[in-house]
Amino acid sequence: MKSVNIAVIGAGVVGSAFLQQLGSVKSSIKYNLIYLATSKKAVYDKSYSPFEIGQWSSLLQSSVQTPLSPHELTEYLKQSPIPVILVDNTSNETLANSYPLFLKNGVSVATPNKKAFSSSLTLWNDIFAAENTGLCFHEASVGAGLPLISPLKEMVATGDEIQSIEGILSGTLSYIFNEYSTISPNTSKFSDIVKVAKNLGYTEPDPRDDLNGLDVARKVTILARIAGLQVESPTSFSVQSLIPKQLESVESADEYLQKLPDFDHEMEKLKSEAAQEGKVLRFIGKVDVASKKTSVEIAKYDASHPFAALKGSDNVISIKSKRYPNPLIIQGAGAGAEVTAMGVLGDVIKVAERI
Ligand code: NHO
Repeated sequence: MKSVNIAVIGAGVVGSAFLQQLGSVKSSIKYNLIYLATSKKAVYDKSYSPFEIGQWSSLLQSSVQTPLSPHELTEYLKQSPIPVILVDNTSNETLANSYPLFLKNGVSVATPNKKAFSSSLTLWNDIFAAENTGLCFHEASVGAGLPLISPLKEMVATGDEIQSIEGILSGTLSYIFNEYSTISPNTSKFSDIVKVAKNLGYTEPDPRDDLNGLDVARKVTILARIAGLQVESPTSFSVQSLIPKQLESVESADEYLQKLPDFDHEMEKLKSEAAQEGKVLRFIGKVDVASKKTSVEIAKYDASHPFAALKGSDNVISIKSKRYPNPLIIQGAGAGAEVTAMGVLGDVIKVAERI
């Protein structure tokens, strides 16, 4: 039976769901967990002996070992007697910047960490450099476990020409707009819905980190690069922030939420204009390949459009190409630990089959 070694960094929301799924994976390959780290602790041994995946939490708790630096980790993993996959379940920038180092040294990477693929174009080019001997898969960096990155890459590789990509790419903002701007008009206030989303745990601890549009801009950057555009960074194109200017710099999330009702009229105006045209508002990311334009903005959609009927915190993406003049629509849960971990584990299996 083929075996691969697995090194996991990050055991938070996604990391713990990943480890749980890894413990009961159905695959013809054996996965040996040989390294596990959080920001403070690590578990590993010099002889690469695998440890019991089900015991990860108590092993970590009782460990006195500290995490290896990216350089130390590369040295450790490249000596692995069998192929090795590094799973980065953090949102750490230093780790993301180290992917070229791992990949050059034959260490493959599977990750939901958007930072590596949406920062500078140089980093993207270094990660996918032809001379790298490790493989890098990142399905869960957009749309959690939804099959987006892999089919998009296959369309491009097999000669399809992507014309445009348009989607609702944030689970949090999907929920907020699906509740706020409905096909049958409602009287909900934007600020109330943001508060409900926060109480349900859908937003980041400070909802401004969702409402500033940067998370969507990162996802747009990734999709645009796969479609062939040389997008420099997620701040190199127009991104509409949903945070009123006056509230951008208020100190705390609580103060922001307390003052947000003062600005409800701004969003209300857009919502009623849309309703008068029989449309709803949605917060979308857009890639137009011909004009080389990417954007993140509020847009209006007819009640009959697939984006108007979206439920809960689902994501939806519409890809128009030479082969799919009637767009290919991919829709479903785009946020949450289980589906994100599924995307990461799916990548691990794909990489393991290839190395
Ligand atoms: P946590 O819960 O903060 O866990 C991070 C872990 O990494 C912790 O164990 C921490 O100790 C460890 N860590 C941090 N820095 C480290 C370092 N330097 N060395 C070692 N360990 C370190 O984060 P999450 O939520 O588990 O997220 C992990 C990654 O998955 C992030 O890159 C995140 O962007 C990505 N991700 C998460 C989600 C999600 O649902 N939580 C999603 C996608 C990707 O589908 C999700 C989504 O897009 C939600 C989004 N907000 C939306 O659409 O609305």
